[in-house]
Amino acid sequence: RERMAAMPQPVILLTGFEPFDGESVNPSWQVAQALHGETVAGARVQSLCLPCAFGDALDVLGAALARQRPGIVLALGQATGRADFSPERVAINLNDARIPCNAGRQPIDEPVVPGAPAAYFSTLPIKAIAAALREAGLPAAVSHSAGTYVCNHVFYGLMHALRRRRGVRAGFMHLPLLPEQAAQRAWPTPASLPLATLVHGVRLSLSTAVTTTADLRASGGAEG
Ligand code: PCA
Repeated sequence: RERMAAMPQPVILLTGFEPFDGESVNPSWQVAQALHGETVAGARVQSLCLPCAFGDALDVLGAALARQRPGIVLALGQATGRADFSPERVAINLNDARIPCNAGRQPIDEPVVPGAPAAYFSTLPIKAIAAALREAGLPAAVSHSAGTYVCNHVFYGLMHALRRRRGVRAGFMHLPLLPEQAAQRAWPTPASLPLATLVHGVRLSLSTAVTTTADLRASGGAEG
């Protein structure tokens, strides 16, 4: 009797960042850590903490991509002042740091990858993710800029690394602060969401990414 070869369980690589800019936590790693080992829509979540450092973050990410061979990659980051879950649409080939990264590097107007395209688009269904989050009562909006700091650096490097890997879908999502971070800031206190809400929203985003292969046609645009 023939036996079916067991299909390996697909892997979702979920990354977060270590704290930066004098903070003691980063919601992106708190969330990724909380989801490590979970099965979401049949795929196993493997979480990875990235250093908030130009270059080093991409070295760590590149090693994980080679080792884990994920079918989906979602990189998370903290966006101070944002109130929404923010699936990012576009990564740009630019490092322009307002503050030094955790390794003390502060590139100004340098490419992430010299000679590579100006930008890459997310290959995750960002409209469907934003819609699913809003349907669940969570604040969400597609974002058209991941900035020019380490988050955009990782997003761009991720999309560049995967540019020839057909079938692998990847992207980036910024998250609001945690309440304890917001409470430490001067007035006006920035927006925040509790950890449980962030975890719930990222889990929903991952299941939407697994089950949606063609993105929703819904407006997520904005005027300049
Ligand atoms: N947010 C920063 C870098 C690390 C993080 O969590 C950013 O938006 O670039």
